[in-house]
Amino acid sequence: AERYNPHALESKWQERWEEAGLYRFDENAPGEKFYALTMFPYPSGNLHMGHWYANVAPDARARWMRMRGHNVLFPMGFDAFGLPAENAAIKNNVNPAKWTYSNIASMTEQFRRMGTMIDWSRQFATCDPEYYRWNQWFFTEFFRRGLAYKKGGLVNWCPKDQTVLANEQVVDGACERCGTPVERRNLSQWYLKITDYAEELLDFSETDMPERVRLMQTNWIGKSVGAEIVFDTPAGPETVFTTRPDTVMGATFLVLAPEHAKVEALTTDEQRGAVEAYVAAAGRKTDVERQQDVGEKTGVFTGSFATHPVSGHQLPIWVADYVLVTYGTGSIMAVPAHDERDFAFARKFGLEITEVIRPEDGEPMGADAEGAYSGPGVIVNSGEFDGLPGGKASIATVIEKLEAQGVAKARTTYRLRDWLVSRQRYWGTPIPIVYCPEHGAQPVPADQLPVRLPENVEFTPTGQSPLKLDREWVQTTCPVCGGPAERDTDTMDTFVDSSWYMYRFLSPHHDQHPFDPDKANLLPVDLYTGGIEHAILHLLYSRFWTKVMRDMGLTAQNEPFAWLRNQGMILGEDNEKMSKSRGNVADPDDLVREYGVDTVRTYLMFIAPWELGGPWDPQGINGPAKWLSRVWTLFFGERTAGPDEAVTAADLRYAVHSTLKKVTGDFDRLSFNTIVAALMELTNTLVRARRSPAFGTPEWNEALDIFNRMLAPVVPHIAEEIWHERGQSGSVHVQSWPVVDDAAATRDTVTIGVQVSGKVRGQVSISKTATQEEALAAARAEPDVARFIEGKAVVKEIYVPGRIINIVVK
Ligand code: ANZ
Repeated sequence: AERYNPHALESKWQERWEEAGLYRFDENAPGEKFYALTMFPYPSGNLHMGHWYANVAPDARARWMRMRGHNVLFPMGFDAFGLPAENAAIKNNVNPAKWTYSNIASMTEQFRRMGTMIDWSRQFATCDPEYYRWNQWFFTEFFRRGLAYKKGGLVNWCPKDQTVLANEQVVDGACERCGTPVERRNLSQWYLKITDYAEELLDFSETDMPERVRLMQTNWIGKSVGAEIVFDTPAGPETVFTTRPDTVMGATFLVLAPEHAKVEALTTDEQRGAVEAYVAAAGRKTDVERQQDVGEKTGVFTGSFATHPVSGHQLPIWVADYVLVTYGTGSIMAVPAHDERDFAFARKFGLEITEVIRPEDGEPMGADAEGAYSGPGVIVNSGEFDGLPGGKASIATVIEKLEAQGVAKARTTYRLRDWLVSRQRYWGTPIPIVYCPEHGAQPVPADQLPVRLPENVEFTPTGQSPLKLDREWVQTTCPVCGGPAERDTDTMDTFVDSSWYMYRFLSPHHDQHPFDPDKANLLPVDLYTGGIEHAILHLLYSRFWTKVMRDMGLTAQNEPFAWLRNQGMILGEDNEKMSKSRGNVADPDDLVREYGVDTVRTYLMFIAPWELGGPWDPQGINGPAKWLSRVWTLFFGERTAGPDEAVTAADLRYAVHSTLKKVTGDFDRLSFNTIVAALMELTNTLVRARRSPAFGTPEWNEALDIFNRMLAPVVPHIAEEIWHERGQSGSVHVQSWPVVDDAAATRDTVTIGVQVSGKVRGQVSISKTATQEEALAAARAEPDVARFIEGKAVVKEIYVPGRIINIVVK
């Protein structure tokens, strides 16, 4: 027989599958639907190892689900708008659309080489006008519902990318994409009202996400339960937000954020110079720098005082940048005895510190205290509140009393801010709003969508929206009065595109709605896989989008994804992230050329537990390569030797069915590396069985058939070749997954020692349920035992089930 030659057979099968439309999803096909989706890539121009790792195992699992009888939808597309297209276009002087579509073409080719069951007939790119039309439609619908609004205020600005960023795109004070420290600018921008859904987004009961993803989202939403308390100031009442209303009597000063609206009015003439200098300096710092607890607290006195709502004491009002304008009300009551930041501030500026929570049996806080006390205790120095337990237990009581006096209100705040979606860049979805001098901001009517992105635009970033420069495009008419009006010239954050793309795959060319409502039964996505880097941004946004779609009546789902799992990362050999600059990149195309697709697929499933990832080992691929050669020989090699191996038909069935059982369970829980290991181990048994009397028996044929089917999801090409070479018609990929014979899959035999007159002489393998008679008969028949009984009289036989047999002779 020929040697295993993956290249010829792989391209042959890929062509035939394509011709036969083997992977085209048909919603009318039998079987319960299963929607499996892997996060779509950005069309950077090359599918790298990370893409392969992210896609191969989910493909195997989708194939397995199909063999299990499910009608599996497994689509793919491209997340095609965004800065890299523009940056590359600027660098290489090509149009971003051209650059993007040519990358999509080459990446689709690379994807096809991977031999997945992706239904390419459903492919789309988010930069297709027929796709982004629906981004625009959604935007206008959000606008009508008050969920899209324009607002002036401080925003994050990336000076390198020359655009604003959403809070979620600022990581440690730097642009999530390029790492440049983010500045703050006062600009009027579009927001989507994700905060309306803050509470609901904390509920994960209908979406199975890894613990750490839920935690990251929960922290990002940042729910805080507390109260708002009102203090009178010379500039009017000022409300502060506190999670510790039980410490209200310990408030000894107020602090406003430098950008707080009342700063100017509260600043006395004497303090004006100092306050203005401080505010200007704070404006040059990033949020992160400000919040960092390292370094000295800074601040400045406004010269004014607030009146404590209960005691009537006069509290100095300070300005300090550790108070953020974007959180709570942008001002705080400082309780230095019990808040670390306030304590440091009070110490530095010599402000009063009043203890109001004392630990049970504790000493009063002295003037030499080294820090704030934030533990439990009893309320002291607080008049009518004295004696109450501090902390959670009394918060409600204190709020109630303050509420009765009209100076406080229970209040829950969230760290989550509305989603800033406008961008001053070219390569994105134009915001479908026109401005009429008469009628203000008006949404573009649905029948005029899409508002197409103009093609010949000077898009070198200047900090201004490039679309502004295309005057012809900008000039339009008002949908209300028909008079002259101007288009909004910003584009949408590309996370809008990915917030609902999973719906588009149901009916990628439907032109009446974002997706065909008749296809809603394919929702939700049953298994969504992708990188952990999307734990907050993409997943939170798409959960939000689905809830809005539900409220619009577009879907009955509360969640887009029933089940989410994250793959780990394949690192370079050096355990660092693979990157060209580090020179540690392993290129999947090179490996495919050398070893074939199936070997690369196997290796990527075998290399590490899929959810963990690990370093690339260039030698490691030899194992899978050798394995597939052995598989080939097993089926097609000449049988030159044997029988000289002792594999019984029962051994064979046990090996096959126990493997099948394991592989089935491992597919179920996405344990891909152990699947490959089990298949390799089974191969060893089969190779031995081929040289044993079991060869050629019905059990042998069953074993090969089951093995062939088990190979199909992992190594689809060689499995298909085997299927056909064994003389079967159809494709192995539409066969059913074999059924475990549970009786065969468990070995119900035990091996126990046999003694003759107290000396161990041999051992027997007997059924766990064997009777005493059967066990003893088996023991006597064992040659090593028989020798010692021969010619003697058996006086006594002892059988301890599962443990030992003793035959006493004389
Ligand atoms: C008085 C107090 C006493 C506070 C105490 C804490 C401990 P979380 O839990 O993160 O919601 N705070 C409120 N608004 C702020 C802002 N804009 N910038 C900085 N800090 C702000 O934090 C809520 C607490 O953080 C609030 O409760 C407030 O300080 C402070 F023993 O009020 B607290």
